[in-house]
Amino acid sequence: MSIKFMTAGEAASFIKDGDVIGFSGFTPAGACKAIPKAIADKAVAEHNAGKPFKVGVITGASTGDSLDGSLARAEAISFRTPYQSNNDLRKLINAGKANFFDSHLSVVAQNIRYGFLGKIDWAVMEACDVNENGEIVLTSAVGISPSICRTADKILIELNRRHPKELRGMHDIYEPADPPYRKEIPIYRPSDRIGCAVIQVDPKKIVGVVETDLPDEVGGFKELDPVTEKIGENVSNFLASELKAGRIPKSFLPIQSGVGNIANAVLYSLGENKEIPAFEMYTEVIQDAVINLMQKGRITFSSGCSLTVSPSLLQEIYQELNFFHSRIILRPQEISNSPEVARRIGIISINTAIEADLFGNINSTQVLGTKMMNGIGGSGDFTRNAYISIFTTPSVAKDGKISSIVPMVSHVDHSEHSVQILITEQGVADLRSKSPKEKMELIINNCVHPEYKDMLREYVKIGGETHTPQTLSACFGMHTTFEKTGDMRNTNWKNYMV
Ligand code: 0RQ
Repeated sequence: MSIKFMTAGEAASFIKDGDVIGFSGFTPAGACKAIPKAIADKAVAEHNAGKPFKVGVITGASTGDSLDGSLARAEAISFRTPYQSNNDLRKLINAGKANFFDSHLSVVAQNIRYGFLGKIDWAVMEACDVNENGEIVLTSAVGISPSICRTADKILIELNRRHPKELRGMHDIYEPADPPYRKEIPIYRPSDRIGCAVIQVDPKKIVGVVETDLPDEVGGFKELDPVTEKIGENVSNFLASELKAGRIPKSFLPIQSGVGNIANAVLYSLGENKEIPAFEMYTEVIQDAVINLMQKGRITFSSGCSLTVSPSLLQEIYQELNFFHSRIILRPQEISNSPEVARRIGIISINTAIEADLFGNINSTQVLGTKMMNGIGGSGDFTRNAYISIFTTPSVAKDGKISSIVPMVSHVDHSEHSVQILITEQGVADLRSKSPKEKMELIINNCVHPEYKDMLREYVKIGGETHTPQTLSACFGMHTTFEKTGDMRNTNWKNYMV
C-alpha cells in the first residue's frame, strides 16, 4: 500500500451528514486541527445550501479551538462526549443545541469497544509518523486513539511536522482485553512499560494523509495570585504533615493533579516544599509545572496521557528529547486513569471543585447546577480510588458574590464517601473518619470564607439535633438568593423555612 496524500478539504469531502468521528488528542495536545476545520467549512457550505450536516464527535477529553470551536461555530455537532472546555462549544451545549454526555474518562475507550456508543465511522488521528505497514506514531497525547483506530471503519491522518518522528518510544500503547477475558494491568510503578510504541492498524483502512505544520492550541495559565498560591501552600503543608505523621510512606507516593490554574499553582508549591522529597506523577494531564519541576529534579518521572504544555515549552522538550524520553510515558486514558492502577500504586489525587458542600460532596462540573462548565474529566477515576483524595477550591467566586461552599451542592460529581480532604485558601478540612456534624464544623471553621461563616453556622443550627442537619426547604437557599439578587450574601434563611 502506498500512502495517499491529500488536502484537508479532500479529506473532509469523505465525511457525510450523520457520521460518527473519533478524534485523537486529549486536551488541545494531539488534537487534529486541519481536518476538523475543513469539516466545519463543509458543514457551513451544506447548511447554506439548505442541507443538514452534523457529525457525532468523540475525543479523549477537551480539544483545541480548530476542532471543538470550529465545529461548534458551524453548528455541526450532533453529539459530543466526554469532556470539553471550549467557550463556543460550551455555549452551544448550554443552549441545548448539541447533546453532550459527560463521562469518566477511563471508560470511554471500553464503552466504544463494548458498542455502547454505536458504530464509529471515522478515526481522525494526528500523527508524527505513519508508514505503509500501518504503524501510526501519535504526537503529544494518546487519549482513546488505539480503540478508535481499531473500531472505526476508516482512518484519516494529519501528519503534523511540528512534532518530530523521534517522539516514537514515548507512547506506551496498550489495550486491555474485554470481559470475560480481561487480566490485570501489569503496572506496579509509574515508569512501568507494558505496551508498544505505535498503533498498528490495517493499512487498507487508511484513506488519506494530510500534511500539516501546526502548533498544539494550548492556552497559557493565569499568573499565580495570593489565593491560588495560598491553596498550593495549604496542600503542600498538609502533605508534608501527613508524611511526618507516617500516614504517607517516607519515599512518598505518586501525585495525580487535575487541570487548570489552581492545579498548576498546587504543583509549583509541592515542588518548592523542601519537606516533600522528589516525587513521581501518575496523572492524566502533564502541565507546564510538571516539566519545569522535572528540569529542576523535583519530579523524577511522569506517567500521563498528554503533554498539555505551552507551545514554546513543547519545543524545549523536543530539543531535549533524550532527557525526557527516560522521564515521561504517554498512555491511553484507560490506563493513565485506570481505577485498578490508581488503587494499587496509591496515588494522591488533587482535583478542583466548582463547589463543595458542608458534608464534603463535590460539584466539579455544573455552574449553579444547570450550566455545564467542562465535565468530570478524570477526577472521578482518581478520587474514588486514591490513597488520599483532595479537593481544592477558592472559598469564594465572582468577587465574593458566590460562596464555593454551600449547604448542599447543586449537582453531585463526587460523593462525601470518596472525598477525604477539602482545601481552600482559608485552610484544610480533614474529613477522614468524621460524622456529618463533625464535617460541617470542620469545613465552616477551616475552609469557608469569613463573610459566609455566620450564615453557614446559622444553617447548621436550623437543622436541629439529627444525624445529618440538612434542611430540605433551605438547602439551595444560597443558590436561589444568587439567582434572584446576584449575591449569595443576601441569603436570609427565614425566607426558606416552611
Ligand atoms: O470563571 O473563567 O469566568 O473567571 O469557574 O475557575 O478558579 O479559574 O479554576 O481553572 O482551576 O478550573 C473546576 C472548572 C476549575 C476545572 C474547574 C468559575 C470561576 C472561573 C474557573 P472565569 P478557576 P480552574 C483532570 C481532572 C473538572 C474536571 C477535572 C475542571 C471558572 O478544574 O473543569 O477535575 N474540573 N479533571 O469564577 C460559579 C462557582 C464557581 C464558579 C468557580 N461556585 N460558581 N462559578 N467558578 N467556582 C483533567 C481532565 O480530566 C482533562
